[in-house]
Amino acid sequence: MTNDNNIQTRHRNALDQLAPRGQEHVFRWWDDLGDVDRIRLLNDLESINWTVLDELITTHVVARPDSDHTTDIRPAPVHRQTPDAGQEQLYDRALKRGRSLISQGKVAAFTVAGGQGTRLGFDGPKGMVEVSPVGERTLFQLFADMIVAAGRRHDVTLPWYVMTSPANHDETLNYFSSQAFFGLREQDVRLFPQAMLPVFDRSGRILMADKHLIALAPDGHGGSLKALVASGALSDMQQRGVEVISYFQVDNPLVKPFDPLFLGLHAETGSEMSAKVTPKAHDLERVGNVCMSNDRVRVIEYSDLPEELAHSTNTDGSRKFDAANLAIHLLNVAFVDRVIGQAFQLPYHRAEKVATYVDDTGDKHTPEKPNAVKLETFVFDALPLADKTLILEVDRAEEFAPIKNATGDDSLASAKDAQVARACRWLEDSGVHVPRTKDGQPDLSVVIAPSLAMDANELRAASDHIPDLRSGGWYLLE
Ligand code: UD2
Repeated sequence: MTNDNNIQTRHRNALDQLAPRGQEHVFRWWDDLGDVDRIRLLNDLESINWTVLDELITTHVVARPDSDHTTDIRPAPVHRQTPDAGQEQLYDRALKRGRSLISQGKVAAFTVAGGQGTRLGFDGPKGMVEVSPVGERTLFQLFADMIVAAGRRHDVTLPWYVMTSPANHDETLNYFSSQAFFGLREQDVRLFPQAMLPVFDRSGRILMADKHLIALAPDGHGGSLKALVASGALSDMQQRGVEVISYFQVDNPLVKPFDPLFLGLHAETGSEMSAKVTPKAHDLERVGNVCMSNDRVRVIEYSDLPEELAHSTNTDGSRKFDAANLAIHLLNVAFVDRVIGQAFQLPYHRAEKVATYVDDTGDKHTPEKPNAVKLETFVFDALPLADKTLILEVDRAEEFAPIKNATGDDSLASAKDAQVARACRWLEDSGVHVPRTKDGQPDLSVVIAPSLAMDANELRAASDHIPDLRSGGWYLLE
């Protein structure tokens, strides 16, 4: 068959699928397009799984899905970082088990970096944001430093998996290559893109991003579980003998990807998928709430937790629902394999967003108000599928400083401050004098590289290597 015939056949087949669904407008400019653009359009259209989308358009795009009917919502039991009475032996065993899992190469780091980062206003993959207060290290560089350092400490090769999206994959891969994989071996770093879904207008019509492009968006971080399987990353883990996936988002420079206590408690309690939480900043903080519902652990987004529950208190006056989801999880490789193998489908969530589109006359628009409906799945919706879940409550200041906004809370500036503040606490904990201003703020900029220490205990052991710290100084301690 000639190329021409082939394109025509594909066009006819696509039209057969699209016309009954009222989506044939995607071919409005077909006659004006050259072969390259026609093939691109056909490739995108052929990637659409209509079996799933037909129903979703009715239930989640044209209509809003029924609001969350989660019932029997209760606080979830959490483990704290220091053992309660009677838990000392469990914690001792857990620490040993966690260290042993790492040193036996049974843990892999997994970063989800496929999001669009629209709120941040940074034009490029979020992992390329320079996040270190000193030393200009990017988020990706920082995570690589942690993986290298943990590997050295435990005398083992620790693999790193990074989920991108088709929109940022090439740029991310080029960046990793240009940085020589940050000192990791190329074969121990695996980047793979997640799947995309069409973006619709509110009537359920696919939006056109250009005359030859349908609007597409990543299918949510829940898509990571399918992408692990589809990309071959899960098989790669199985071949390496990896048993536990340490999952974290690209936006948090304080994350500890190889935390022996978390890993050990997860294993000792026989958990399949675990979560780190922290007390909420206030009752209505815009984070997911890790809760119990009908004996299963679930994350209920702030918008779905009934306000009377968000404000409810225990008899001692403390907040009842006080477990903010940090989006730091452990998932057993066997769990991912099992749930994906069972033709599992995470629930879809609807989000209204701004999307640039081409109208029926060919003019391009970027509206100010949301005009588009995107569909996403969330990784935390896999929690109720786990037979057992360990929830570890950690100190926010030690482990969570996400970069989401251009300014203010959860911004690059606040994440840099959080890194300096943590470094200063560790230094003072090691008996090092830290210059502070009258109001108690650090009067210097200091970074503790993972090569020197990954927690306060490690820094204590290395404190002989720390120079005198002076007011107004800039220090990269490595
Ligand atoms: C998420 C959680 C929230 C809380 C918070 C902690 C959701 C819906 N909410 O809020 O409960 O835990 O994080 O920081 O998750 N990503 C992909 N592919 C996608 C979409 C996202 O890889 O298709 C990645 C993205 O690159 C980022 C992470 O997932 O690393 C979080 O995405 P987000 O910024 O959309 O989530 P957010 O901040 O609304």
